[in-house]
Amino acid sequence: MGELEAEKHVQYILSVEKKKDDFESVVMEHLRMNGAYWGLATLDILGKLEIVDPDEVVSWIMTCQHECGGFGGNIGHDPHILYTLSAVQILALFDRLNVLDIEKVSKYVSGLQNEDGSFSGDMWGEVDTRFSYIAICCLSLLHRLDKINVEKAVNYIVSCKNLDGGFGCTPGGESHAGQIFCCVGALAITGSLHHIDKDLLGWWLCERQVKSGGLNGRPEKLPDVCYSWWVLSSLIMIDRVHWIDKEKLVKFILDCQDKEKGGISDRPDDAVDVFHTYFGVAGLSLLEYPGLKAIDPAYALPVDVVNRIFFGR
Ligand code: GRG
Ligand code: ZN
Repeated sequence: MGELEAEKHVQYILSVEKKKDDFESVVMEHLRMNGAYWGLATLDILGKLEIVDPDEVVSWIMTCQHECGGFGGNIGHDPHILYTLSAVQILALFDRLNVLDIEKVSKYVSGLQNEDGSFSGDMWGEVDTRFSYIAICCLSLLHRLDKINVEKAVNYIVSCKNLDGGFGCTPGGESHAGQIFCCVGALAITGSLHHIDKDLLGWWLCERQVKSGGLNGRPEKLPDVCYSWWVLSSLIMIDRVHWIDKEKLVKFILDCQDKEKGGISDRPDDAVDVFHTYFGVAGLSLLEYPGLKAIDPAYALPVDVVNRIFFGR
């Protein structure tokens, strides 16, 4: 089996940050805040975050904040809860949450909760369990979960549970591994995992592993490296990770590396991108691949960062 080309991946992440006019950068332009989180979290898991100048990143992040408290995906872009979580996560990586006006940010996030407990992504109102997770994760990192109605938020998530044990984006929506991560993560953070039938959901999740060792996001779909995160983190949170073949999954992820230029793709021989590079490396961390920082499956941040936030060390 090949090895993780850690140094090449570091170089790849740095090169994406520098190049501003190739295809990937154009696609990334409007979700640059998410891209920055994927890239910087990857560097941290690889133990290389110190290559980056925190002041430069922090001042760019703060320029993306709006008067309402929410963050845009880039300077001048509209605020959205998706980018607000990424901004908070990046500041957490650099131990710079103190630059935030915590009340302002948490007011923006809590203001997106609806009467039925669900969350909208921004002022336009689209509702999705992704936004429930983001709100809960974000407010928990800011120690402000008391700003929302947690009981209603949990009840809404539970109303998105399906007979197969999985979760969808709204009540009745098809189970999808990405949505399952969001719902399980939100239930884990709020201490509500008792709402999950762990054996039933664990069975659905471990059935996502296909012959090549990779994981897909739904029955009959192709495997994809990012599900190494969505599925594996969920299995860990419900204590069923031993139900998949870890070694085969490690091999699948390593087979998706560009061994020359660095970066990881969704499946072998496809083009690499920062998103899959992050989820590949994060997946390997969950699989306890040697030399990587441990990552917390619910907060999607390195365990040392989460400990610093909740235990002050
Ligand atoms: C902090 C890790 C972290 C996440 C923030 C945005 C978010 C919260 C979670 C997204 C969860 C989600 C829905 C992930 C799925 C992404 C994905 C690969 C979607 C593709 O879906 P399809 O149906 O692809 O196009 P398949 O694989 O089913 O063919
Ligand atoms: Zn993917």
